[in-house]
Amino acid sequence: MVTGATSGFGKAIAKKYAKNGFPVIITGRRNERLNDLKKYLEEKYDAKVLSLNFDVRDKEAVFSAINSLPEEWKNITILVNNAGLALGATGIENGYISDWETMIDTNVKGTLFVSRAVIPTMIANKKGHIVNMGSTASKETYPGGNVYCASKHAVQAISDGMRQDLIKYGIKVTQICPGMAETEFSLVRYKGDKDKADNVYKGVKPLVAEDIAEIAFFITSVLPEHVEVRDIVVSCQQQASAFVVNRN
Ligand code: NDP
Ligand code: 8X3
Repeated sequence: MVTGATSGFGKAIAKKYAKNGFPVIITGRRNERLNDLKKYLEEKYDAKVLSLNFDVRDKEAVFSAINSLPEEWKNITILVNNAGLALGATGIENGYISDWETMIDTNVKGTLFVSRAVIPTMIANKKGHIVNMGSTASKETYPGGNVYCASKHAVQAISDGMRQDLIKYGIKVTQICPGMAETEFSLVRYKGDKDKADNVYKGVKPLVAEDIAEIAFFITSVLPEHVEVRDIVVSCQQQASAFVVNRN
């Protein structure tokens, strides 16, 4: 099950698993995109796909969707908590409180709600792997990153806490922390301003969604059962930190 499969990392992750014969549950708010992706995966890979249309911020919707999964879809073995966003890059003194709330509700509370709904099945099966999409923003802060970075620092703490709590059930927990990757992320962050979004990737060959899909798949489905990648930080070669970017 991958949340936020209508775009970017989530969409590429859904494709990677479907291509490799996994049944996939795709989720997101934009239902038309979910339907298009479901059709594409079924036609291209002959994949089994279930789409669930909910907002990860909506606690009732999350539990209702996951608790009412058809029997053959209930046993989720891999959960990728990917849905998330940054909104704005303004200093804390001018920050929009509604943007802060959206980021915290989506990145932090959304990850918690979906995990809490899925974990009981993993416990019952004594098997499971939760992959939380952190960021290099889980590790460092930068001017204007304030609340987004705080939300991803929280994803890191939640991932570590989950791993400690769930170890006794044989459940693995991984945080993936990508640096700059060209998806719809910056367009969302800059609220549709394409020039600002394009500027983020100027002079670099950034990560692309497929890079993250390769990593998620390798960690969950290629490595031997006893191996657990706790945390992985990945950037394009031209980025060494939020501040050190070797642009052409
Ligand atoms: P995109 O904007 O391309 O994709 C974001 C996905 O999240 C969409 O499918 C969107 O679906 C979903 N989403 C957002 N809000 C909600 C919500 N409230 N409920 C359900 N789904 C939601 O960005 P990315 O693919 O780049 O981002 C994916 C994750 O990776 C995020 O957590 C982001 O913070 C993280 N990340 C991104 C990096 C980058 O540089 N691109 C680097 C490091 C981490 P919909 O709108 O249809 O609901
Ligand atoms: C996305 C990477 O550098 O915009 O999480 O915080 S960054």
